[in-house]
Amino acid sequence: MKAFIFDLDGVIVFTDKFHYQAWKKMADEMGIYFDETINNRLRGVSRSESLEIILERYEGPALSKEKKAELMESKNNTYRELLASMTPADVTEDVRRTLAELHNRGYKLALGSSSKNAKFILEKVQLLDAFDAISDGTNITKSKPDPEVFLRAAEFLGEKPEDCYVVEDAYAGIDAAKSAGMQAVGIGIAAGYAAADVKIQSFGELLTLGA
Ligand code: B16
Ligand code: MG
Repeated sequence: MKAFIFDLDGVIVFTDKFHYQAWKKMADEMGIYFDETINNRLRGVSRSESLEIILERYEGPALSKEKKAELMESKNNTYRELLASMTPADVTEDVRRTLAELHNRGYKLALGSSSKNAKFILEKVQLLDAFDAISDGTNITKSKPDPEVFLRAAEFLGEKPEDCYVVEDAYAGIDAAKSAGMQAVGIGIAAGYAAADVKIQSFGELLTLGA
């Protein structure tokens, strides 16, 4: 194996709580029921697909494309206000040390995130330099479970899919990694997903893979 491709939200940083708060604000304003269980279905999926999942509980009159765009913009504004409070302390020492050590061992490292805010987040936590390539929501047309984001990451690194590990917390991300022909490593919720090739409990365990 030559490279590691990392999901961002739920793997490197825990912005899922901010996504939840921002969507919850929008849902409350619209009178739509929304809870943490529904929020788990939003992991790894795009902003527009997330909105559609939340709207499954909406019972009002049909919403135009423009109104949906407005809702997404408003959610993203709230989300970015919450992200603004992030600092380097929002990345654990375990994550920082493990990334640096994998790099020292000669592995290439890429980000493979569905988020259009990925670079903003990496800047806030000062991790932009830790990656050799970044594939995110700004360079894809289809979101996970489609393999596009990871295939682009491998391409940016100049590596073959079969030489890449993908580290993911979302079921949709594990499915995307498998469709890309990569080795899927499940962490967090995805450590309980049968489709993951490898399951880890802590980020540092990656060092046993990249020995
Ligand atoms: P944005 P990841 C994903 O990030 C999040 O898990 C998902 O909840 C979010 O809807 C998606 O990014 C899009 O994010 O609204 O910032 O473009 O897990 O793929 O790093
Ligand atoms: Mg994730």
